[in-house]
Amino acid sequence: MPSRAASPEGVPSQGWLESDPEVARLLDEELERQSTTLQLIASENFASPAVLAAAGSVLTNKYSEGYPGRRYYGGNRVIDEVEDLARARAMALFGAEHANVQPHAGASANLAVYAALLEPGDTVLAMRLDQGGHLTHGSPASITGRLWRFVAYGVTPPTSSSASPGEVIDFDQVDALARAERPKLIVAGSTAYSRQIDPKPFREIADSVGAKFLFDAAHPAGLIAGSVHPNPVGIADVVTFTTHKTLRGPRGAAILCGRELAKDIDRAVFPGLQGGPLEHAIAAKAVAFREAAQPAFADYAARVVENARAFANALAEEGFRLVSGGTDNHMVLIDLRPFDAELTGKAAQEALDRAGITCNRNTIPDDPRSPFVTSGLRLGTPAETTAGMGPEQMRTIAALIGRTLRRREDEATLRAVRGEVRELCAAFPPYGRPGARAHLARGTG
Ligand code: DSN
Repeated sequence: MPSRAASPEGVPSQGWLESDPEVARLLDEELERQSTTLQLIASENFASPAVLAAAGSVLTNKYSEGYPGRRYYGGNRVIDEVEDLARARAMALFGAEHANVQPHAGASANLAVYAALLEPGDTVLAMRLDQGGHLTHGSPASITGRLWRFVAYGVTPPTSSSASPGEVIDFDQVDALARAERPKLIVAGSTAYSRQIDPKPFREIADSVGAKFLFDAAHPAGLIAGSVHPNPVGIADVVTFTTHKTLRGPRGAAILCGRELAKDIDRAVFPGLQGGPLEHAIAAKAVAFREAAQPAFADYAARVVENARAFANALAEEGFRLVSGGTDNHMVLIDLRPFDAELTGKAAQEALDRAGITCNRNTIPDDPRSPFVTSGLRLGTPAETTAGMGPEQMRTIAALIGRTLRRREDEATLRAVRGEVRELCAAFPPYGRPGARAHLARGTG
């Protein structure tokens, strides 16, 4: 029988797995890993027990191709209510006229927008992958880069001025490329960019060349919902976002747009790209949208950014170079080379993993190393802020990272750091102490 010792109250599905001890054991082990190591991947979070309950519900049994009121199979009375609730909550949260909550992931949400707004071969202007953009912003490794003609903008070069350190979106370049290439669509949004993205200059440039404007809010969605970052809804023609990053919901995505594009977007998602929607995930999205509408969530979003700033300052003191000189969102991108010219992102990630610090290697702008090796690390605060950590813990973690990477060949150092990480995590358990009521009744009031 699997051990239930690690299962806190409020993580309901795990107790039902007695029939499959192998999977039950793996879930217990993953809960243990998440609870005893530091989760610093900028795109991850700890979903609430209510989100987990909806995601693990009987809604997974139902087929519901189509949309509320227009389904291809019978038996969708309840499902229609679930999806309508999720759509209404998403629209209310972001102030949008229309929401499609069916995309399984951010990648399929972006693909659906391209399919709705473009013909194959059309030109799109988006951020280059190695400057902070996402695979679905036209990387040659993604189907998006094969179906459409992407032209890429990047960030300005770094400077030696601390007041204006550079490595921010180069709007002169966006403007010049838009005029030269006449794209049909301009995409804003990134996966490794630590600054706030203002949608207005993109809108102005898009208007000046008659392009549509997509804002990919996969990363900052929770910061937007918490009113810490500007809301692109009503400025961009379409906004895509994932529900599991700063928004702290289940794995998945959604698309927001005005009424005039609603039919095209819906048709592109289903039947264009997807079959049956994942209604259990949609119910969990509805729960997350409600949680994100509570005043406590705005407080959470503000703390995510405050923690990222404290973390960035402390990492700079350890000798790492902050790409763009700092952060105003939930992530810090560091250049490892000034700390240690020999240290790659890959080696750093692996050493930190052994010390119980989970993060990901990342290219930095104009990185001389490959995306598999990299010269940078991306570190994020959404998950550990959910667990209750604050600036003091961020400074402790930065010191642990510096110590680990300075003495990465020394097993005794890695073991000592691992012990300190375990103690720190024990003081901030993401799902409460085993047997105790999960302290994450957050945002349910
Ligand atoms: N994998 C996501 C991230 O970590 O940013 C993007 O798809």
